[in-house]
Amino acid sequence: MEIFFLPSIVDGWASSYLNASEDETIEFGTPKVGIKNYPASFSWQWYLIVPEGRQVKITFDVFELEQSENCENDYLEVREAYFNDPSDPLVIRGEYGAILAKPMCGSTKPSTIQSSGNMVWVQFVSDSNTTTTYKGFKASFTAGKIKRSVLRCM
Ligand SMILES: [Ca+2]
Repeated sequence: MEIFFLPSIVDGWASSYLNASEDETIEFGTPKVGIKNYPASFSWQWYLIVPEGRQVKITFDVFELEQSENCENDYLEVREAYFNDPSDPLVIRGEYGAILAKPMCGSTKPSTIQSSGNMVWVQFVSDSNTTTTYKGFKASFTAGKIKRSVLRCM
């Protein structure tokens, strides 16, 4: 079992790097879901990584964010992550990756999300309004497998 949890601040963005091995399930989400609501002016990004050749499968357990038009106040978005420079596999980025889920908000629990690559970027952002508070979200991910349909030559 190999778990990396390296909180780091890069360009003002707090990030967590989570590595799941073959049969591992790793939880992530806003701080202390179920005990505390998420703070205002809070942002965090998670990099979800599974072994090469596998896909990241995300399942939501709790989801309650402030509802706003176009989810512009508080939101969660999910994209494929990528190496910023292919020759430097230490720097992973996500902000311009292919969209897996556009900014989501409100209290409708998102359905399962599966990537095509083995790295995913998840970003949570809350605005500065402190008068309304919500639970936040809790999710988990595993190394999924793309289901290949079997083609037979007739
Ligand atoms: Ca808010």
